Amino acid sequence: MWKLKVSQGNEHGLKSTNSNIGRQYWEFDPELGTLQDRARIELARSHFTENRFRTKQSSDLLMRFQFARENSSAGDEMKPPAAAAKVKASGTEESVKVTLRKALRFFSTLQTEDGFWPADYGGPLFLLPGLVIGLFVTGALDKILPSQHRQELRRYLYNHQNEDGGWGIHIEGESTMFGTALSYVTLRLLGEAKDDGDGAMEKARNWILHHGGATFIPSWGKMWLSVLGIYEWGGNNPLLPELWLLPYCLNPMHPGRLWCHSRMVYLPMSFLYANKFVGPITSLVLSLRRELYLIPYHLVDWNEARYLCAKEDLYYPHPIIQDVLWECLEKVVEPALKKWPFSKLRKKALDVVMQHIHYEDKSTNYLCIGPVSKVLNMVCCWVEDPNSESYKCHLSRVKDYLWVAEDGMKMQGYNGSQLWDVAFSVQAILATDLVDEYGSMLKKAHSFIRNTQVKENSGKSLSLWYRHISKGGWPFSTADNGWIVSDCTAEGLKAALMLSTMPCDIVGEEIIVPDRLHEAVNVILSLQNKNGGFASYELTRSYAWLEMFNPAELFSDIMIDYQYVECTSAAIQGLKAFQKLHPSYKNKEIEACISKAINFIRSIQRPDGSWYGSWGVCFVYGTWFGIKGLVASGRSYHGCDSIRRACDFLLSKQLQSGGWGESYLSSQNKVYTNLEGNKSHLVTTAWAILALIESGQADRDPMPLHRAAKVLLDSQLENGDFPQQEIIGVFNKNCIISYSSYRNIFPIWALGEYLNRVVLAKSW
Ligand code: LAN
Repeated sequence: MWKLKVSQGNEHGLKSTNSNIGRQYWEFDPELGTLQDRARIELARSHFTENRFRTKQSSDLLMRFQFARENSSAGDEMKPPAAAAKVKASGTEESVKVTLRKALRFFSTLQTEDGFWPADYGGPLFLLPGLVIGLFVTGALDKILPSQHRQELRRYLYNHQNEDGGWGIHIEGESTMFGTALSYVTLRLLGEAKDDGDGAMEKARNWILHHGGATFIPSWGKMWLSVLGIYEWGGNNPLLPELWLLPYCLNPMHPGRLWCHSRMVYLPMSFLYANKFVGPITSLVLSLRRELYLIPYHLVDWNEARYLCAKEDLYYPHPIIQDVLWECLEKVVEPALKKWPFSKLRKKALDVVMQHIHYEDKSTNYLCIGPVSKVLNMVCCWVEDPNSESYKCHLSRVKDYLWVAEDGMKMQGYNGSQLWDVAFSVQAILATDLVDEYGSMLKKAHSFIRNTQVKENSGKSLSLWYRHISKGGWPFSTADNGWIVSDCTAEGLKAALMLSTMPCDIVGEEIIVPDRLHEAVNVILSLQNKNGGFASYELTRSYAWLEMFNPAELFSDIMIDYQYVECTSAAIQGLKAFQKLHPSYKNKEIEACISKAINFIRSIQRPDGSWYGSWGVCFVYGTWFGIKGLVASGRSYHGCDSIRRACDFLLSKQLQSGGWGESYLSSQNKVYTNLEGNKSHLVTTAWAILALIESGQADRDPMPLHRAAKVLLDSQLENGDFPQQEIIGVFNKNCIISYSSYRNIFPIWALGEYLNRVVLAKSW
């Protein structure tokens, strides 16, 4: 049976800065579990598969079963809410308390000893193929993914195949060439025969061929297929490593100015491109060349293929100017760079690129900033030297990206969302004010936050590596990942400050010392842009027009680190909370920072009163942050027109049922869209409740809050859990990603606020 392991590891080459705290990965143990345990898992699996076209999201049941086994008080069955057993007078103090106690008790069973809540961070479907191709071409597929793993990976892929035979870029999405061609290839590499899967493979192949064949895959797909040897490098636009040799100063196009994620993906891509690296041409590879194209492989016009992209995949079509640039690079620059004396430059550029790759690998303990660059860096290390220590270190970190649930084994969007979830959980738990139920949750969470703060910058010559300071910041996942984020730092700081005001017997003796809090404040201050806004990991280093050269047809807004309402609002809240408790540290600077940030937030409010949220779905999420930022800075509903408009916006979207339910299509199309059938969503509803309460809705008219709270109360499961619904996280406008703990965190938080600021306040 599969077992989730946390905060441990002794693999060859595994490096850690804090004894692996926060690490989460799955291992297969053939001895584990009784017959009954196994039967229960089988049942959950077949239930998922039977309903896979209706319910695309898994509910993290394997983890829940494991924790229930290990913790007998967890309650057993995952039954839906039984109407009869429901509390009678919902909306009253007692019923809210009963629900909250159950919810907290259940949530506490999911927390690990060292204080975090492990969770599935899956959703995207385009990550796993990269890993499987990367392991295949470096010859480590069978070793790193032995047969049990491969079986679970195949289960996952089949479970998420759409009815038309294709795959989307994420589990809720319609079929795309990117998802379909890559998933098909992955299944073949994982051992499926051409016609396996009761017709599923054939259906997938037909989807590809009916949409023009694999030449229509978008640019990132072209790159992966080239590495595997089933697409020619000549069919890719040139990714020049020489760009890294250009001067940084006064050069808005320098790669060091890109958003760190794009930078870290194009870095290894340029290495593989310049080397025209291709893995071993096996009989399987030759067969794939026959399976994926409408005409024989040797007759494909690769030059033309550079421009092809299926319409299903075209979210961000290239502007003409971009294609003009590619044409120049392809026909003039690249041929010249391959010849003497410029070829010397290429050698130098590749050395520099490789140094950057090693720097990133070491400073993230081989986790890398994300799942795409992780695998690309791993392949580059192997190309440089197949026996290198760095390649081995990379292999030890593959499992950090894999997760097993009842839908199979998936590759996650990050090595987890540990710190982020803990910071929110602390705020949620405190909002309930049910001290008896805290148990040891807060103490453990406190120590996790302390252990996950980044203690040092990543080396001395940060600018050489285009890195911002990180000392004192908090990352999204674990300290070993090491990349700090502005809002993770702010939310981490906020949670740390809240805990610092609690008695030691509740939150533990070991506090986060003021020096560390000061360092966090320094990081936040250092991340403010001139216009007052905060971007994600770094300062905004170049201009938005760079987006014209975004080559990834699937994503938009990826070229620079833009400024976001979420990050800016979190910074305000973190700094305000700090100022209240530590008024003597950098008070003036903090004041100035906050007032600029407020202006920024107001400047990006939309005419309808909402804010566009970039990392959660979507207007409700953004508007929650907009309101929180304004209120934290001392503004109120009556004194601030922005808040009034934001509240009107939220109220105008409340559904008949009392809840809110926003679809990810809002993020894609930038137009507010309800979920299908005007369904309400627990997490959207909770965000709206939190936003409205924050703005003083209870004093104006509590009715919308009562109606909304009822939706949350009614949907609790018998064991205290809440159901998993549509995916509620987003990135790059077009892809969604699961925040699997949100279904617990946000109902608890919203009901906690509802209890204390609406029901018990009774000022209405
Ligand atoms: C994340 C996850 C966390 C997220 C928040 C902290 C929630 C946000 O407020 C700021 C941005 C950030 C840090 C973020 C950025 C983009 C990420 C890293 C991700 C959504 C997780 C996965 C995604 C990454 C780009 C996925 C890899 C795919 C590529 C296109 C490179």
